[in-house]
Amino acid sequence: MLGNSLRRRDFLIHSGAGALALSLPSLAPGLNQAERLLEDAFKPGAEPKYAIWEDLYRMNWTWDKTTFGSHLNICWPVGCCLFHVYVRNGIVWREEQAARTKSCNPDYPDYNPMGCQKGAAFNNNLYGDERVLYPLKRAGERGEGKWQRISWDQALEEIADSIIDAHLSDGSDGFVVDAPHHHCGSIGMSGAFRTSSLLDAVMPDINIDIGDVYMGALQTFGKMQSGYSADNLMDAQLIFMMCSNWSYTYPSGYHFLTEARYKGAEVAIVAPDYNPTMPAADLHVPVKVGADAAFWLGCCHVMIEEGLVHRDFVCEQTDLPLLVRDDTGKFLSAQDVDGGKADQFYHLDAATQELHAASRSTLALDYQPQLEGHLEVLLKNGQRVRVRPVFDKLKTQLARDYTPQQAAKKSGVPASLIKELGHKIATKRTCTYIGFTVGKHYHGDLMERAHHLAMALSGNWGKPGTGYAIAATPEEHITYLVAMTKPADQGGIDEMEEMERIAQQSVLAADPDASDEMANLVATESATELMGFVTPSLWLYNQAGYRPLYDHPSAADPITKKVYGDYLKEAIDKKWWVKDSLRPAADKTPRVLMLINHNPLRRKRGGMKMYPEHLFPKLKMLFTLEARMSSSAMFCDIVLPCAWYYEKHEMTHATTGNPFYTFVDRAVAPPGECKEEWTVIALLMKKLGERAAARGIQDFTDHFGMKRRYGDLHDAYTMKGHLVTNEDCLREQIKILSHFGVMPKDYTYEKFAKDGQVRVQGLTGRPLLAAANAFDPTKPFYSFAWHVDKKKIYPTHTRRAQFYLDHDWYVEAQEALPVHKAAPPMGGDYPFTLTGGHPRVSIHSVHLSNSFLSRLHRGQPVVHMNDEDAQRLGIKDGDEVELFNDLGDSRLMARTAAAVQPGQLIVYFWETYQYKGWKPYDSLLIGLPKPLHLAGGYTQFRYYMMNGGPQPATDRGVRAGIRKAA
Ligand code: MD1
Repeated sequence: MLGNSLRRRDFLIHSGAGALALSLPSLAPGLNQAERLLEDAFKPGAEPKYAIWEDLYRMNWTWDKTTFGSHLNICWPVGCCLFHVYVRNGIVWREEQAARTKSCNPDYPDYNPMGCQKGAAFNNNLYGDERVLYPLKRAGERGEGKWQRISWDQALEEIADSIIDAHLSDGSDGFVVDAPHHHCGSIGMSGAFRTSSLLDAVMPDINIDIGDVYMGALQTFGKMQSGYSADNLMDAQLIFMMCSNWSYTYPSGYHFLTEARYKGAEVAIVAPDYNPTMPAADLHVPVKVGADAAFWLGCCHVMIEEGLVHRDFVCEQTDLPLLVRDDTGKFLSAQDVDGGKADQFYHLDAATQELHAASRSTLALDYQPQLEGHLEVLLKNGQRVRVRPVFDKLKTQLARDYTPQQAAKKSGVPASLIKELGHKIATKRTCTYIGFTVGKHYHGDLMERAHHLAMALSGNWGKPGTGYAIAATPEEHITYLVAMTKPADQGGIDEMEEMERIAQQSVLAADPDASDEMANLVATESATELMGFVTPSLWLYNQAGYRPLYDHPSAADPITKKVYGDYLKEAIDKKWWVKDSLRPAADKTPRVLMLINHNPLRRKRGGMKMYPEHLFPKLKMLFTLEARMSSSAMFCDIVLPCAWYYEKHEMTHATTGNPFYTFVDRAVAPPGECKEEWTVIALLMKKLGERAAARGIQDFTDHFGMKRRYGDLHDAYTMKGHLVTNEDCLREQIKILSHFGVMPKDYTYEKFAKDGQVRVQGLTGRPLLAAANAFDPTKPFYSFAWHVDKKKIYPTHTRRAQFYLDHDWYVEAQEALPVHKAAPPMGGDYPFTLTGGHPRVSIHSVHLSNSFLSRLHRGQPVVHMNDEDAQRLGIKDGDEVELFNDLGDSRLMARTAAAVQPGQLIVYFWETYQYKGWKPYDSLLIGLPKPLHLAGGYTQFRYYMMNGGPQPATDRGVRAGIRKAA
């Protein structure tokens, strides 16, 4: 403790007593008083000022004020834990869980206590050694670690000049904002998005970049935001946890698993390792890495064989009764039959044995479609073809390739367990949580599709106690804060709603059978373009040196023999990807890269090698808005110091998983010269106007060819001075959420500050349409009720939950139906398979170096491996080992455990600088995107912000070797 007190004091001294307007004597009481007494006691001749040891202890429990707080580092999809924050002498002294969260109704458990070790130790981050306090300019080479303190004015001037220079040399494509995650809160995030909109910047999409997209859900349902609330688990009888590890990543919701078991539910964990969540489970389903699809398809076969399929549900909700041509593998369409619509499809009417056009506007059926058999059809061109329902094809395929014995061989799960679970899924109300690991598997989409198929055959969605994810996310407070041109009180919301209404009406006018959801997605695509979002694999391929990795022959699908570049060329030729999505344009170079709450040199697969080698040399300016000296900040030209949690007004981001907003108060002033991100950007906008005027430049031309005036930027960004601080923005966001009924009607900032936490009252807009169920705050939430109860169509090509993708590319790759496929040998020909995830002591990189938390683990990067594998290779627990493959090598400490599957290596990630020689294990990863996801020209194959597009984040299943370090 003494050591910690000295570090804290050092921090305060170095943070600049002048800047904090605090002198050393006034700071002294801010130290841990017990520790100070100890220091006093050890001074020569000192009289101890305490009588018994309890006096020391009690002094730890005194403070000047308490505020509400939370942490914005987005323990996605949750992170809204309400904390009390205790302040003494201007310093955050400690925090603890407030545990005031109420249950939705007395029949369900509440969410308490909410808050884990990370939140309870956050005060230590504020005063940790990594904190940045002043604007810093690089004084040596990038990454050399030499810094010079500069003024805010100089920092902003140099950045503004670099942006203007980029505009002059490369147009607005020269300025790239690496789209942020939520870590600095929804206000900072909105600020970054608003910057991109106003400056027409290019913004690689964060959600795709990190691999958090449920591609299989998009392919099947045409959307992925279909979350349930954690208390929905209480209505399930069988719960699967797949690609997830709640004991690490959702500690605040973990207790719902245990409580659901008390109520009689069975919990099964589908994972290669006997993972840390297993103590909350009944069954371990030991899949091989990346082989989940084979397990689910085996279960599907069992349901069909045992006659357990919920036929009415399948006929109504899915494309399985739609007819497919034997000759082409395409859906039989009206265009084939009578020259009608290309997307009018058919059922085989069981009663009449004739074609019946499947409705395009409703799922309701007043006839019985046939699921098996075939029919000869005379086409308009005189040709006779044989057609059969998708279900018939599926049944044949499953019987051929996925009997329990075959599925067992492919998946590693015993055939007896596949039979048992196939039977149970069909007879029990089943809920799954598919974690974000799924998007980090090369064939994660197939794993998801196979799972969704099992739920379709068993009728398991759209009812209480069902669902596959917990993130449907109200987002108006961000999208509106980004796009409004004037404050809410001056009609800002109305103006945007009107624009959305017009956009949606035009879609519905063109196709009266389309749904409001389909119209909303078209409007979202336009907003995506206006904000400058691009799908990141394209930018990495063209600008960051990833082309040879993506196009390496070993990356080709063994069936199609095609690589990323082949698919991309065809996709561009077919105009599936056009100008707006292909930025920076081929003849432009990114010159300025802005990072804001971003740490790509930690998280970018292979980034620590590729960025410094290929991207950074192109950049004239690399700057970050940061709270701490992250691995990425270390490589920047300028670091702008930002206020952190408890130092700025904010609120947490709610999802259906944890449907609450938590007030984050400004408990203390930011230290040194740290500023709120929103304010920093406002100052940058002002500086851009000033520098342009000083240089005699009026405007720049955006990529649409329109002129934008530098002199207008500050007014546009701040809505004419209305939004300058986080508090201004928070007030505005509360108005927005209250307007939409997400927060209670007429809710106010003052009320929120008093309550500390408020429950989500309703969903609206895209999240509501995606979840397809009205949110009732007095009940657990589940998705897709409107599809099941109201027979509302899905936004897919067939307007049904779609398991057969008759797109040419999918047919060619033999992925029209869900199948199991092995990932390409990413990393080379090595005997081990890497998996990983978010560490127990840190969600993302924010807490990784917190000294309190470091005591809970081995304090250095660790690789977990099977004990028998280790023995075979002469590796003992605690040994330093080398991980290696064709891309790189890295040194870690080995932890040996029988819980790890033989052949598997697990690394929960670390900061780059925590590795020897700054060589992170991430250097062994390529993040190889699946190029099939470049497909277009098909309703649900579309990119819009945070959804769709190949994810350059596939790190699970990468091959590696391991040996004891020499
Ligand atoms: P990101 O967060 O956004 O760079 O990376 C997110 C990433 O960890 C995520 S969400 C996923 S899903 C992913 N998972 C994953 C995996 O499973 N395995 C492997 N091998 N890699 C993976 N990589 C990613 P991160 O790293 O926390 O960096 C955010 C930065 O924001 C800083 N920050 C703040 N900045 C400002 N201006 N203001 C703030 O209030 C604030 N709070 C945090 C933070 O210091 C960090 O550097």
